[in-house]
Amino acid sequence: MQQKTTLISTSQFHKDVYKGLTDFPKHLSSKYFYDAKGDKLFQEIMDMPEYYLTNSEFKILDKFKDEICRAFFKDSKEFNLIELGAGDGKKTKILLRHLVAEGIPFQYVPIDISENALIQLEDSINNELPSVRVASLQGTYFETLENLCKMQHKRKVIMFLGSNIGNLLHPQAVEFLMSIQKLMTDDDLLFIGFDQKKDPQTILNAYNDAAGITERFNKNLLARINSELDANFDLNKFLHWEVYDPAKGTAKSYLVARENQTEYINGLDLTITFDAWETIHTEISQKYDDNIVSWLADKAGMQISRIFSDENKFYKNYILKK
Ligand code: AVJ
Repeated sequence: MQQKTTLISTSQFHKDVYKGLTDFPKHLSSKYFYDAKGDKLFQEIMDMPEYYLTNSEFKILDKFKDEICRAFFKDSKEFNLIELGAGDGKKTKILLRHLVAEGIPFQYVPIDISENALIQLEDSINNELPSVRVASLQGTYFETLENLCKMQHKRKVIMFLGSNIGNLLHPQAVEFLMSIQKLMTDDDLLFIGFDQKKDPQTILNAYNDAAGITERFNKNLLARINSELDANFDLNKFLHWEVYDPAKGTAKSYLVARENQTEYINGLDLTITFDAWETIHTEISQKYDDNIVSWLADKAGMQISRIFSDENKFYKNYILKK
């Protein structure tokens, strides 16, 4: 997830901020959390005790690595293990290590928008697992995946970990899964993590930590606007506010203006006013159950083939097929 946005064109950031802050109610996209500072804050979030997602998925991969790797290696043919948004690879290395130990032939293909993240990942795999062949590809998920499919007809195992799909509303998630499905053959599979519905308090705590790391992560959107669009938002004049709707399974993050304020954004030549307690919606983190995942998969032309869960049933990894 490092510096994900460095290659998203500046003008897109300009346009999206302009649109989001002139809309009512105001909103900003969570994809803009991840500049260098945001990447570091997200690393800190993954290490927090409240943020159970990372550790739950880690435990699933560790406990079921043998079954997962067997499912990946369906026949005796070599396959491409493609990872969308590879990040630091800490979880992926569990599987890579096991595939190597079992002598399973594969090539690891991490795809990320950040060249820098890919270089670091490739270096660390070359050091720790020198026998893994890494062929990283820089770019956006679908363009890159599409190009890869045109070039190579090897069997594909596509991984999308971390419940990153949770930032999408259901219709967008279906569209996302559909785009992947269209690039899959009947032999290919998608291995994907979905954070589960659970005690609402556990979910709230994960996005509202006592140390205020998530608050800084959320406010990093304003910090970015300050530095990249030459503005002067006072971060203390905003609250980080998290809500979770257990009926919908949707966690939502907001920035809430503590008082009336007017800010001029030089880079956009735009004046923005806030009433006291006006909100900026910044992120959704959707929670799922088997029925919703099955429904999403079905809408996208796929079906669930296997489910792996941690002991608490906090988090699940699914194998989806066409
Ligand atoms: C990286 C999208 C999975 O929504 O749980 C963590 C991002 N936001 N804390 C999530 C996030 C606030 C995270 N994802």
